[in-house]
Amino acid sequence: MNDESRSTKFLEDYAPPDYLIKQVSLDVRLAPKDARIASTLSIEPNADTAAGTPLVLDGEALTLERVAVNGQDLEPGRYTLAPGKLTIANPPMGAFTLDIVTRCDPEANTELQGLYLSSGVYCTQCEPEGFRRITYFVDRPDVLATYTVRVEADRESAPVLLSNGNPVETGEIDGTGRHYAVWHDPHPKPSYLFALVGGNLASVHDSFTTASGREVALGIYVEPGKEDRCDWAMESLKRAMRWDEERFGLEYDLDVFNIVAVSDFNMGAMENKGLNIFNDKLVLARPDTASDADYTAIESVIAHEYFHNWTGNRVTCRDWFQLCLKEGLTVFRDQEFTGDVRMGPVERILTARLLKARQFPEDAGPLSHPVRPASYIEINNFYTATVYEKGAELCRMLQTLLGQDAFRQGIALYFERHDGEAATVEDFVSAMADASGRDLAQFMRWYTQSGTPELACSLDYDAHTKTAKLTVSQVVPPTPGQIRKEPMHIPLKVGLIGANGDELPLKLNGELVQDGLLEVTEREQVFEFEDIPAPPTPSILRDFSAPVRITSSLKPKQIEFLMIHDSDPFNRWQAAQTYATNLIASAARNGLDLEPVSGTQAGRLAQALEPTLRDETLAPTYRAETLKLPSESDIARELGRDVDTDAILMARDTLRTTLSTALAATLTEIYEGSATDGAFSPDPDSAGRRALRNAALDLMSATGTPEAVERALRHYRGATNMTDAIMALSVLSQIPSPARDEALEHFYARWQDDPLVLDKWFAVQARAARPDSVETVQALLGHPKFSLKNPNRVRALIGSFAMANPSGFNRADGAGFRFLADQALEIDGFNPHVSARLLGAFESWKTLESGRQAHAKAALETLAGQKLSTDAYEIVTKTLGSA
Ligand code: B3K
Ligand code: ZN
Repeated sequence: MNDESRSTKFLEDYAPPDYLIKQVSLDVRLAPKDARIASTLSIEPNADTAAGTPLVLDGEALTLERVAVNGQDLEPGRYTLAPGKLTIANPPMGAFTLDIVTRCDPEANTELQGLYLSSGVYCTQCEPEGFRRITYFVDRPDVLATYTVRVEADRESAPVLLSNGNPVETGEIDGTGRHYAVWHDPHPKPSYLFALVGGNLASVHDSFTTASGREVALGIYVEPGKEDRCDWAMESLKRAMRWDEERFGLEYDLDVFNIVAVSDFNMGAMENKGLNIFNDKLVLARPDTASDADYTAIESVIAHEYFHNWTGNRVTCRDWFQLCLKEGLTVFRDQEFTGDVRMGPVERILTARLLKARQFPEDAGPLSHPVRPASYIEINNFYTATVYEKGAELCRMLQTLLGQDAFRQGIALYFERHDGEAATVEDFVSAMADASGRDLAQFMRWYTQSGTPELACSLDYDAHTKTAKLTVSQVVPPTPGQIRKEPMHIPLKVGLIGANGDELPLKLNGELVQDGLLEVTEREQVFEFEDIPAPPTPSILRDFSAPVRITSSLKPKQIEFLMIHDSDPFNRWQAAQTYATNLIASAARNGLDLEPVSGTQAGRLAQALEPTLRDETLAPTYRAETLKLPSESDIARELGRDVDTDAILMARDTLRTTLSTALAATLTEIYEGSATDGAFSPDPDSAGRRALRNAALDLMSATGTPEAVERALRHYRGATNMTDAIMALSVLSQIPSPARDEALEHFYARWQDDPLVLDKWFAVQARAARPDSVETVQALLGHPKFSLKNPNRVRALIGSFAMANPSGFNRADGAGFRFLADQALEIDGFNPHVSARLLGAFESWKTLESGRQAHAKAALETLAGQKLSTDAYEIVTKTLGSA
């Protein structure tokens, strides 16, 4: 670490690069401890660069062997090496060639950025700043070059050699046992999209013919023996390729598209041009090893990385502040894809739930930042829910405001203008404005103002004039560094429902409102709907048309009405969530008074749920979502302060028990009636039926009675696929009993040698809300199969505990906080990316009640006094509010 790495970088300091690199030729000789990289760069000064401007290259963890300009070796005095930088003081004027030879150590690379070994396979991760750990380079996304890469390795240990683009040549190096492959990528790309892989990998192959008739060879490379787990990823890839042609007219542009699955990976996957590298968790699936949730995640991430080929790769980001330009847009595209091919209207529910669970707390806490941040210390810390998920909502709002056709034209114009370039958020929004003729100046605030806007809505009915007046006022709360906010441009979809459940036409100033879409632009705005015969019930923020919080003065009766009559599937689901949230929150707030979650109101909730649960015309997935109560974190967010996670757990469990009893007949019918037989199929309908049945099982088990345990054990024993097995295990793991131990032992015995499945075994125990969960997780750290070095295992055990076990992590004695701080500190010593992510679990500490707050603060302060990576330092100091 050097001083510069802890400095703050500002968007407003952006300056174009002094030098451009047009062509890169790499010769990479792989060896476990000593890889040799020879690079030849065609460099030219940028348009406004003065003669004699030094050339500064980035480099980390490299040993420099040679630098030559136009073929002439440079004497040590002609260049300087400082931490992180190689400077050539006086490069030639005009275009020149730079040769660099460096060495690096893939085996010692525990950060998993740059070139590293994962279970014997060489692979790379370059986004955002990993290429500088492979060779010296102007490692920033606005330097785009074409790459020719020769990879050489020992033939026996690395028979497969891959890089970006199209294959050119392969050959043997006689008498050495080594071989090589040459790849060429004709599309100019930034260094973060570079990739190479070398290893002993098995593969499956297929092909895809694009709309214009180009034949693309598809390959998926996996650990030998896992070939039978690749079908789903391959099908998903082909579906995504077709969908992008149909929906956006975007075709693939190389002869090959390869995916490699590796077992040590810091995140989900990476969109390197023509050579996506994946965490194997998001590739490998077989009915007995992967759950429906895994299948869904694989389909969506395969699509996401593929979609980056246009949004991210063909048009990339000018600088890392623009990250949402590729990530928000690509998440939006993968959500649309999942909605079209799998989830239908349920996609919006899942997306909104994720946004509220992950992005809302981020935006309400010390780490809040705009979708396009104005500053950062470590860019790796900004791959956040705000950039990704809220970024996707911004694209969706644009589509809502412009309409799907104009939005597609805007995308086309964006590519017409910027193909092969590095662009900005302004470029994207200008293309949308120009394609649609809309003024989007105010909309730009969504990219620069942080915080979740709060909309207060109230409806007044005037029987005399037959008008319904909707008053909407908006406030964007203050966030770190941003005290005063300007009003936002918010697409607000609404409906008014008549007493008999009919949708009423919405008329404003004599004109019908299309799709119920209102545009809120002022701090306060009134919409007066005409010709409303009787007092209606308002349905606000339909389809979750904007990432905002709504407060409305709906009475419980009106919410019950919406649960039954709202024609908008999102809001009908939301009504049930709101009702349950209100009950649990009011019980949790009152400490020991459990009346709201056990009395009359809870009974009314059960009654209002029945029609949806029993409506067989509704998709099973939708009914399954209706059965899921708001999470403990949802309730904590609703409370906003003085959070006592034990009180929340108690209130929520009580409501679950009440509903379980009140809905017993319905749940039994669903459970018995939606059993599937025959072979497992991951198709949406079958998955939906499993989801419904499993949601019923989960709620039925809330009573914790011997019958419930017995049922769950039967479910476990009878499971013919991972979806059913893991749900039963999860239910059992919450209830101490011999059945719980039996199932956990059985699962372990069966899957101990299958790392991805074993991760589920660790995760299920880490999530179980029990008084001794800190001790359970602590004990599992010592399990022979646990390793701090494997990110998937760390996330399964420590991550699940910190992010998905609120009562355990926030335990009143502070043991959960201390546990996480200790583990993160140890991991920080060798993989800052993973430790910084884990520390994100502290983001809401200021909403806790004072006792817990004091423990969290003490744990953070202890950390702040330690030697930390730049990544962890930024998270810890900002979380404490001391940055
Ligand atoms: N672009 C990568 C994420 C890289 C994260 C680096 N810390 C995967 C994705 O979002 O598609
Ligand atoms: Zn992405």
